[in-house]
Amino acid sequence: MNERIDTNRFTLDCRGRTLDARPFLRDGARVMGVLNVTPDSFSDGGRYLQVEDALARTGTMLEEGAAIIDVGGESTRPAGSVYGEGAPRVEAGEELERILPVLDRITEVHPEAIVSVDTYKADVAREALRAGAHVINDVTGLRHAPELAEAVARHDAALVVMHSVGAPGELTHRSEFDDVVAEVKQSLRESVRRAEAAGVEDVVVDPGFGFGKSTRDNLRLLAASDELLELGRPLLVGISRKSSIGAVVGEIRGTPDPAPVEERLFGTLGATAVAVMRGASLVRAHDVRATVEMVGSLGATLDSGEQVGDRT
Ligand code: HH2
Repeated sequence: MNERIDTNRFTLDCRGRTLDARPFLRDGARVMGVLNVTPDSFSDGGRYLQVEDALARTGTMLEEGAAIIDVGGESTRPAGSVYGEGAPRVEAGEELERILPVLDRITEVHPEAIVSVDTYKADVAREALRAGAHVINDVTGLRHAPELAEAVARHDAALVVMHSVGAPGELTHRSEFDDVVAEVKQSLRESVRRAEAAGVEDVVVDPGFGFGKSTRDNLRLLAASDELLELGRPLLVGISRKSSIGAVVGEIRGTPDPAPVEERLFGTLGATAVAVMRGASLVRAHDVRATVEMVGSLGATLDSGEQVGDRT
C-alpha cells in the first residue's frame, strides 16, 4: 500500500458496513451499480419506475458483483447541445415517492446490500437515511444544501461529494476552466472540509464527469486521477455511457455524430481502466458485469507484473 494512503480513510464505514475503497487492490475497484428510478435519465430512464422492476435490477447488479447500489430519483441530465433542455427539477416530495418504496424493498430483500441515494436535497437525504440508506451521493458537493452533511453524520453514513458547476437542473456544458484539474481539486477540497466540519468521517470524492465540462476537460480529469487521490480520500469515477465517451467513439468511427448511448460500453471501459490504474477505487457504472470483470482483470494483470509497485 502506498505510504500516502491513510488506510483508515480509505476503508469506509457505511453505518456499520465496511467498504474497502483502498486504491490498487489486487481484485480491482469496487463497482457502484446505477439504479435510476426516473422517467427521464439519459440512458436508463423509465426502465425501473415500477418497484418490482427496480428490485429485480438490484438483484441482478448484486449478483454481477456490485458493491453498492446507487438509487436516484431525479435525473441530472444537463441542458446543452447534447441533451436539449436538460432534465426538469423534481420536488423533494416526488423524489421521495420514487425512492422510498424502492429503498424499502431493497433493504427487505437484500439486507446485506450497501445502498446509496443520489440526491442533493437535505430533506430527501434525511428521509432516505431514516429508511436505511448507507451512503448519500451529492452531485453538488454540498454546494446546494450544506446541512445535508449533518444528517449524514447523525446516521454515521458515508458521503460522496461530487464536483459540479451551477445550480442543479442548470448544469450545462458551458463551463470554462483555466486548469480543470487544479480547479476541481480545490473545489473538492472545500467539499471535504465542509463534510468534515459537519462531522462526516467517511467521505468519497468524485470529479463529476460530464457535469459542466467539455470532452477534453473530462479526459484530462480522468487521466489525472492520481492527482485527485492526493486529497486523501477514496476516488469515485462515473464515466459510464456519458456523452464524452460518445464523442470520442464517434471520432474514432469518423462519423459526424457521437456514438449512441447503447454503443458506449467499450469506450467507457477503456477510459475507466485508466482512472483505476491511476488510483480510482470506486466506479459508478450501468454495465455492472462488464465493469466488475474489467477492473478485476486489470487488478490481476497489474498484480502479476508488479507494475504499480507498493500496492497491498
Ligand atoms: N453521474 C450521474 C448521476 N449521478 N453521481 C456521481 N457521484 N458521479 C457521477 O458521475 C454521476 C452521479 C449521471 O448519470 P445517470 O445517473 O446515469 O443519469 P441521470 O442523471 O440522467 O439520471
